[in-house]
Amino acid sequence: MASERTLSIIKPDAVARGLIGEILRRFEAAGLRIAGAKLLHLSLEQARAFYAVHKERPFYPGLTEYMSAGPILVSILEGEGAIMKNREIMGATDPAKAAPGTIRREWGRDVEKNAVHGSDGPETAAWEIAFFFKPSDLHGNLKSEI
Ligand code: IDP
Ligand code: MG
Repeated sequence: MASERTLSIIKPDAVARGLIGEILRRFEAAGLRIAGAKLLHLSLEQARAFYAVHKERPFYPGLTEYMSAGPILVSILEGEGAIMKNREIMGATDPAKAAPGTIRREWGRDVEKNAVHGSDGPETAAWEIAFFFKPSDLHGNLKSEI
């Protein structure tokens, strides 16, 4: 399987509860590398633009309000099969249906406030990474040089 990059977001409910460290730990423990990261507070307009794919859905107004309600941690996860691996670590959209041990099962509050976002495929990953990061925001793995 090829090395991939995917976009992860630790959503406002999880940042507010002090879960950044716990969640990033899950990714690193699964062998994913954090290739870029920043803390942001989205405007409502930015949240609407990011979730434009869902603009016809009934949950769009609530989702965009929630995603702009407080700071988020956006990161780029890199590794073999990173897109699907991240989706597995996150669990199903609805925390009540997510598998035991997944981030959403453990820390999601409900189907909206579900702690994390992860890209769902290669095209969305590329679009979502470019939404938040410019190429110079990405960093290579320097482990062998330190
Ligand atoms: P995903 O985040 O698992 O990919 P999507 O269907 O892409 O799920 O939905 C994007 C986000 O919209 C979800 O993570 C969640 O925050 C919110 N959402 C999805 N379905 C519902 C719903 O039925 N009610 C309220 N919010 C929802
Ligand atoms: Mg999605």
